[in-house]
This record gives sequence, structure tokens and C-alpha cells, in this order.
Amino acid sequence: MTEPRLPPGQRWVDRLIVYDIAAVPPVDPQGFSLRLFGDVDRPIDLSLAALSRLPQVEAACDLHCVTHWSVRDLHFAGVSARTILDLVRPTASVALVIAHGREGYRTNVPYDHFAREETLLALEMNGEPLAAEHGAPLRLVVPSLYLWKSAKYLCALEFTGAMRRGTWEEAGYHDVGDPWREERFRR
Ligand SMILES: Nc1nc2c(c(=O)[nH]1)N[C@H]1C(S)=C(S)[C@@H](COP(=O)(O)O)O[C@H]1N2
Ligand SMILES: [Mo]
Repeated sequence: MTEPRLPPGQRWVDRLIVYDIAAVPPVDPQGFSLRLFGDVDRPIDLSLAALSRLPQVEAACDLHCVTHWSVRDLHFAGVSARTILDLVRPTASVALVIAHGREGYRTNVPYDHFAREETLLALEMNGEPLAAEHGAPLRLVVPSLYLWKSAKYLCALEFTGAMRRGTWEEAGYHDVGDPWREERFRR
């Protein structure tokens, strides 16, 4: 038997539906920097130029929103999360990565999901630079978790051993958020 492609309780839609907690923040490519900080050996700030000098990867994935829609075969290009881990070297105590969006959005990503091969810091979607409303210039893409974990307008990744919650987790959404286990809300 082949593995099902659609997680339980989901239906396919044709394209990503834009969801934002606040207005789409303005993009300033010159002023942009990604702050990598917290429990790491080598904290660093990366400009867009520095990010594009890192090895670039391309990957296709399906993404699943907790509000029951899923999109197939999205293509992303950017920097692998593993490249970021090699750069900053998290300490052994790190259990979570807090992704910060420029407009104040936050989400907690369990380290074992962040470190998966398919997790990307995406600069492009479907062959084009990320559109403003999809997170330009940089978004996190964590295909193994519900889409609220894929922070748009990414401006910082914070590595921590402490339990921390983000915007939706504070409101009762799951701390892991695995769509195959239907981890939508905390019990
Ligand atoms: N910075 C930021 N990232 C975010 C959000 C947000 O409000 N702000 N919403 C999340 C949710 S709930 C979803 S479903 C997806 C939507 O991605 P899209 O707008 O590219 O379709 O972004 C996620 N990442
Ligand atoms: Mo969502």
C-alpha cells in the first residue's frame, strides 16, 4: 500500500491562502539582516548578500495549514536549515528554535524538525523571489509541521533550551504541530 499523501482532516486547495496576524511589513533588501542568536557557539547576523553566498538548495514539498487546507508541489529555493546549524553550532541544550517575523510574529519549532533535511530558509517560491505577502525576502519552510510554523518575514532565529511559545502557541496551538498526528491544539 502506498503512503497517503494528505494528512488526516485536510483537503487540497490550488494555492496558498495568505494568512497574516498584522499588515505585511515593508521590504528593505538593503537594510535586511537575519539575526541568529541564543544558545549557539557562533551568533551571527547575515545580510541578504551573505545568505545568497551560502550554498543554495531547491526542494518541493506539500504544506498543510491547521485550518484544514493543504497545497501540493510547492517549490522553494534558499538555504538549508542544516547549513545554518553548521554556521552557528547550537549548544547541546538546544531544544527549540524560535522563528521571529519582522511584524512581531513568533513560533516555536522543535529542534528535531528544524534540523530535518527538508527545512529551508526560502528566498524563492515556484521560481520567483518570494512575493511580499508570502514573506519576502525570507521565510522559514518547515514541511514536516503545520504551516503556522513556517514563519514569514523571517528576521531572526533564536536557539533555546527553555520552553517558549510563539504567537499561536500562546493561544493554545500545539507546541509540535505534526499534521500526520493532527497536533492542532494543546489538550
Ligand atoms: N510572520 C508571519 N508568518 C506567518 C504567519 C503570520 O501571520 N506572520 N501566519 C502563518 C500561518 S497561520 C499560515 S497558514 C501561513 C500562511 O502562509 P502564506 O500567507 O504564504 O499562505 O504563514 C504562517 N507564517
Ligand atoms: Mo495557518
